Amino acid sequence: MSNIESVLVENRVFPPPEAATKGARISGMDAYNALCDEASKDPDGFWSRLARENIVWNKPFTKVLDESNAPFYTWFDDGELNASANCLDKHMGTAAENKDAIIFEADDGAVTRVTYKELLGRVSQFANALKAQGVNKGDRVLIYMPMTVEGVIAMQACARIGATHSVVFGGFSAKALHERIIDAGAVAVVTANFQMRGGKELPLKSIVDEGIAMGGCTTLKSVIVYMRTPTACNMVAGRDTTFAEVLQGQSTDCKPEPVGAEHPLFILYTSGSTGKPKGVQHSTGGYLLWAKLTMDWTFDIKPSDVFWCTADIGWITGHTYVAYGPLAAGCTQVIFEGVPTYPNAGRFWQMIEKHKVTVFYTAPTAIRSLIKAAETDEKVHPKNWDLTSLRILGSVGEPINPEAWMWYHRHVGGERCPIVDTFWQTETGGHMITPLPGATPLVPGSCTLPLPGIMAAIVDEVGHDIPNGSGGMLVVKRPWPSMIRTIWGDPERFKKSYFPEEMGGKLYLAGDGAVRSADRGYFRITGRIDDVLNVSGHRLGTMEIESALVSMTELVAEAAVVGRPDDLTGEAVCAFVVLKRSRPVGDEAKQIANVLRNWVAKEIGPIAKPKDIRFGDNLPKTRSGKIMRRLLRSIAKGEAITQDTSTLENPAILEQLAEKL
Ligand code: 6R9
Repeated sequence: MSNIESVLVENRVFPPPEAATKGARISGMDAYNALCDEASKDPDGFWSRLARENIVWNKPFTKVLDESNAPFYTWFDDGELNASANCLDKHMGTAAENKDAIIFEADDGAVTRVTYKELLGRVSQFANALKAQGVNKGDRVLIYMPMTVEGVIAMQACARIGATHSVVFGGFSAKALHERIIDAGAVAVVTANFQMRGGKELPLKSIVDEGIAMGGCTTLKSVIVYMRTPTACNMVAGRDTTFAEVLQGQSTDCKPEPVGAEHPLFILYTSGSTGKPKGVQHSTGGYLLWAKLTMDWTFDIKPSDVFWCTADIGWITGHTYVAYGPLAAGCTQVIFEGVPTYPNAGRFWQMIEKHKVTVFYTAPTAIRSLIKAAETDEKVHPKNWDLTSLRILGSVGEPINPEAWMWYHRHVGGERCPIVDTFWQTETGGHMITPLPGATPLVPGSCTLPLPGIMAAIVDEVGHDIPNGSGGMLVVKRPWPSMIRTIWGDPERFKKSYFPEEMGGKLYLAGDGAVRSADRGYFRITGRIDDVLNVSGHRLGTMEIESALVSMTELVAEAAVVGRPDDLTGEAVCAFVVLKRSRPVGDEAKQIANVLRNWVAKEIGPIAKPKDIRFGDNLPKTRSGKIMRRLLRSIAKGEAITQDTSTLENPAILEQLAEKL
């Protein structure tokens, strides 16, 4: 039975345990419904109340939502604030001042603690250093850093001076970096010499050098390098300086620069359905409000909590639930540099015990790989550690299959912790559809109900509502504060991608299919409806991988990429390739497949490497030359072809393509 089918028959329900409802911010479904009512009866009143209660404003706003230039909505437009002040300065003189903001555990297990007060000093000092490097309010700074305290400091320091950061995940290639420096018009790059992962020292700075050497980075003035390890790296005179050098002599006081609520806090690139990644632009006010509020609502966060989100700061989850949310909420958080399987697959459980983590937030792909590890090696099973500090578990990035949900619930949560399966996207800024730990009865595999104020619905191609029980497209009918503001430099693409005319131009189209259950109206996400794949919770565009493959012009004539279900990674990349030479077989085919995999890793990053590669003399095409992707998806799954193939030019190639290497 496939994951999807097993979700369809899911009928287990787990009401919230009393320990979770007692004292919860949103306790019980009546409290949830009351907030939803408030939001629908008086949206402006609802959002302005929350924005006043949760954000420290330098200048209070008088406007709430402005729809006059839809879909370019603005929120709290005439208000002024500073995001870093809302994460750090706000806690000075309170009980949080001297408590740990961050417990950092390095790859090798070394632990460093940073209090809120110390973090404020370090962020301020780096903010002053950025200014001294010529970074001004409104400039873009590209951050290419490992999971370290310094990564968060770099982000917060940008926010502090009103510079817009764009974090690029440390696994992306020089070419990806190059494209982003140019697209964002970055004036500075903040990076590290190396990153430590799984006991290995992996280069970052040399990739930055390679990216810049590709040329055209005309806006770039300086590169600031955090020396993560003692190993030297190439430094370009006049352009590159180390953290130690730029911090030298800088004061640990830096007044936070108030910015307008709509000022772009960051740009984060994500895959879309064309080859070019989209620079998703977020605001300061609306974004921060939702980061703080979802910490309170979804995780019911308390000052005494030790929160641990395992996401890298290179992804949106690491922005909202590492760099901003936990700090705005004033809890202690764990930041982990390494990988879940080093030195062994018990690392997460060991760290939860060691740091007494109370709220743990990770991805289904990590859970599935740790289940597999625990099944083959008893010694890394979570039962070997004391996980009783945990009170809430979270899941993010892709649908969680009920089997993994049950294991997480039983073996990690001790059947005591609610699991919040949080559906959201880079574009939404924070959680959209998720259970509330003290209110929502849980159904494994379902992200349940939208948060108060989020008007999620399921519609057909023209935007008409679809009844519960039938599948359709997930949309959000009304704007919300943390929504994407535009695609950096491409407002037309923003409109076309997210507010399609065919649906009336007013509905936010998420790009996911979904269905609501007939009984409870619970949402279940069925997967992307566009050409975006979700591999281990990472978004990859099929077109992006196709263009990487065909850019190997001397070898590749044509390529088509589809996804297929994978037990471990959710989806896997499957590439069908036509070479410029004759179709290879046997060992030679394997060898060429490896060349292609490495090429994709170099062009995009190792996460985009195709798992399966199949060679053909051609691709299945209609007479009008369209590649029949539906057929390729069936072949990738290993299904028998039942579709009509009469319109195919050359049906014999289906057999070729079905041949595994
Ligand atoms: C936060 C994040 C967004 C895409 C999204 C959807 C999938 C995320 C999910 C989920 C089912 C969940 N997705 N959370 N699907 N259940 N709880 O992952 O952002 O990297 O932009 O990916 O991930 O397909 O559209 P992002």
